[in-house]
Amino acid sequence: MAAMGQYRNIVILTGAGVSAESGIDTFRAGTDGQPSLWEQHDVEDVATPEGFARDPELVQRFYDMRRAAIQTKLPNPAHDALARLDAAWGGDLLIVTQNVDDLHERAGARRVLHMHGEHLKAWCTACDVRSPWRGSLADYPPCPACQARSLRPDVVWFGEMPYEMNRIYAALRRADLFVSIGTSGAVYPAAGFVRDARELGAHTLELNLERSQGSHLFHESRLGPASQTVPSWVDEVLAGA
Ligand code: BJW
Repeated sequence: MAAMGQYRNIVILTGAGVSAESGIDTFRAGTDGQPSLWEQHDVEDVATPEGFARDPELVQRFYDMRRAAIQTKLPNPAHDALARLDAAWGGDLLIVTQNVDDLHERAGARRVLHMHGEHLKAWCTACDVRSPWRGSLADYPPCPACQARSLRPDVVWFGEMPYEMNRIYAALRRADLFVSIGTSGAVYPAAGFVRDARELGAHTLELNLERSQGSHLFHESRLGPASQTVPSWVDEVLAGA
């Protein structure tokens, strides 16, 4: 592999694996003997607009529980290392996270894009305003902007368009290094970014606990817990910068 110092524009895709060691459940594979989120819940019930239309209270309670839980968690060394890279890197850098937690930001990262939304925001489907939100949505609180009782979690469910796709593809077009961290490669369009980046000429690197569905698509895969692989990769990049 080429020395990390030769790269200038970096896109980093993160998934649930980057937050696993902070104690936040992944979706598809439980860690340390714990069941994953989708083993405990039917995806169709809690992560689709149809599920929400069928049983809004169930969905609101599911997200209330997770919104409360993430506020008790702390960034881990993988988030810290990415924040360190963000602060030090002079070229373009974009952390495209599929995660709806705020641990990248709490670690200090600034160049973060939440393509699947954020737990700590509520979206009013009446006035289309997104408001910061930390509490419950299950009791139909009024929207801070228009007072309608039409707030839902500001997250992207299956069948909905992920956020800021134009900005993501623009960053992928400029990237000479694409790094995927802790994601199974099971959900599109994020799972397709490695092909896009590669076709556009970027070097592609995967950091994951174990081989993922898309591992064969990367130029290089490094296996291990993100709390170890990410800091050592960041050290390597900054040593070559
Ligand atoms: C560690 C670790 C450690 C663990 N260290 N690593 C057929 C073919 C292709 C596509 C489709 C299809 N049918 C339908 C679709 C589209 C659909 C889709 O992809 N479905 C698949 C199931 C096939 N996608 C959509 O509907 C998306 N929208 C869309 O496509 O719009 C149209 C469009 C067209 C063209 C361009 C653009 C758009 C929307 C997807 C929305 C996903 N939403 C969710 C829920 C968000 C809210 C919530 O949190 O509840 O997002 S689903 C869930 O999966 C969540 C995650 O962000 C996402 C990805 O999961 P992630 O992060 O990869 O987690 P896991 O659990 O899968 O993997 C964890 C990984 O970590 C593993 O690899 C572990 O090894 C690793 N790991 N510990 C390092 N310590």
